[in-house]
Amino acid sequence: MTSDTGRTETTGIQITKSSDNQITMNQLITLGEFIIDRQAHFPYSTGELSSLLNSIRLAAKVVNHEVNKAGLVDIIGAAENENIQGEQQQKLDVFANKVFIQALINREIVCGIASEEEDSYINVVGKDKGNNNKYIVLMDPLDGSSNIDVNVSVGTIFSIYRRISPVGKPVTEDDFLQPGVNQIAAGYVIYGTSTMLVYTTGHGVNGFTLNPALGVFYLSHPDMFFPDKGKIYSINEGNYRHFPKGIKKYIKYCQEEEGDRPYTSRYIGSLVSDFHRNMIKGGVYLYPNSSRYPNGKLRLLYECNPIAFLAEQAGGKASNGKQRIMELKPEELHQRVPFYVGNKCMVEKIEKYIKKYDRERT
Ligand code: AHM
Ligand code: MG
Repeated sequence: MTSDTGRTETTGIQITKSSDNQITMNQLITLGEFIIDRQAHFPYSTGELSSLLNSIRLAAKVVNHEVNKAGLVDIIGAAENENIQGEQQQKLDVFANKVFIQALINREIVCGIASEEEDSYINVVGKDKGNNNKYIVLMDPLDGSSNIDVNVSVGTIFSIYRRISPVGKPVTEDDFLQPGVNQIAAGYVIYGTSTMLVYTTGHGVNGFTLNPALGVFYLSHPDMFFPDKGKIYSINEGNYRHFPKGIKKYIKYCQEEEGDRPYTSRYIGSLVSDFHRNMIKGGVYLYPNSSRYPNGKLRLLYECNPIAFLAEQAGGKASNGKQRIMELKPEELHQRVPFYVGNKCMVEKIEKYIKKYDRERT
C-alpha cells in the first residue's frame, strides 16, 4: 500500500489521512494494537521488544500523571541530590527515573539499563537470579527538567539496543557503549499541551497522542517526516559569544534577508519539544561546543543517538558538525557531544560553516 506521503506502508494497519492531514475517528488505532501489528517487521521476533515498548508506554502514563500534578503537590523543585555530572536533580527527575527503571525491571524484559540520572549502568537480574534477557535500554527520564517549575514541556528520551555480551552473564559497559547505528528502537515522550509518545524501530517514525480521560495512546501522527524545507533555527543565543566562529556565522546567515530568509528563531530549551516542533514544521536544533561547554552539553547516549535515529528515519540528519552522530563510537556513558539535528539541508549548511571557519577561534 502507498500512503499519501508517497511512501510504502508494509503492515496490516492501513492509515488514510484526510486532506487536512488528520486521521478520522473511526480509524483510531491504539499504541498497543500498533506495536503488535508492527511486530511483523521482525520475522523472528519473540515479542520481547513489543513487551519492552509496552512497559515504556506504561511508565510514560505514570510520569504524565505526576507531571500534570506539578504545582498541586510537592513535586516541583530541586531534590536533595546532584547527579553524576554535578547537576542539581529535580524531584520529578528522580521520580521519572524510578518509574521507568521499575517498569522495565518488573516485566523482566531487559538485561541492563543506563540512565542520565544514574552514576553507572544497572545490571538487571531476574527472579531466577539469571540475566537471560537480550535488550538494554538507555534513557534520559526527564529531559529539559529546568522547565518543570514553570509549566513548560519536558520529555523522556529512550534508546534500545541488543546486548553484545552473552545472554545469561551480567551485562558489561561495552553493551552500553555501542554506536547509535546499532539501535533497535528509539523514541521520546513529550509531556506538552498534550502528551505524545513518538518512536521508531527503523521503519519510519510514528506519533501517538494520549487521551487522558481513557489513559490510551492513539496513533495521531503516522509516518512523521520533515518537510522539504525548514525555516526555524533553535539555539540558546544567550551563549552567542562563547560559540565557535562557524556557528556565529551560521546564525548571521539565518538572520540575513535573502531568498526565504530571515529564518525564524524558536527555542524552548527542552530538546524533545524543540526537536518535535522542528520535525513537524521544518527546522534545525543546535547545541554547539563552546568555551563554556568544550564538548557540547548534550549526552551522546541518552539524548543525541535516539534523537538522531528518529531524525534520520524522518528524512532528517544529525551531526556533531563533522560526523554522523550515529557512527560515533562512544567512549563513556555520560559522554557529551556537539549536536546539530533537523532538516537535512539545514544540518549540511551548518557542517559547511563549521568546516569553513574551523581554524578561526572567534
Ligand atoms: P537536561 O538533560 O539536564 O535537562 O539538559 C538537556 C537540556 C535540553 O533539553 C535542552 O535543549 C538544553 O538542555 C538546554 O540547555 P540550555 O539551558 O543551556 O540552553
Ligand atoms: Mg537531558
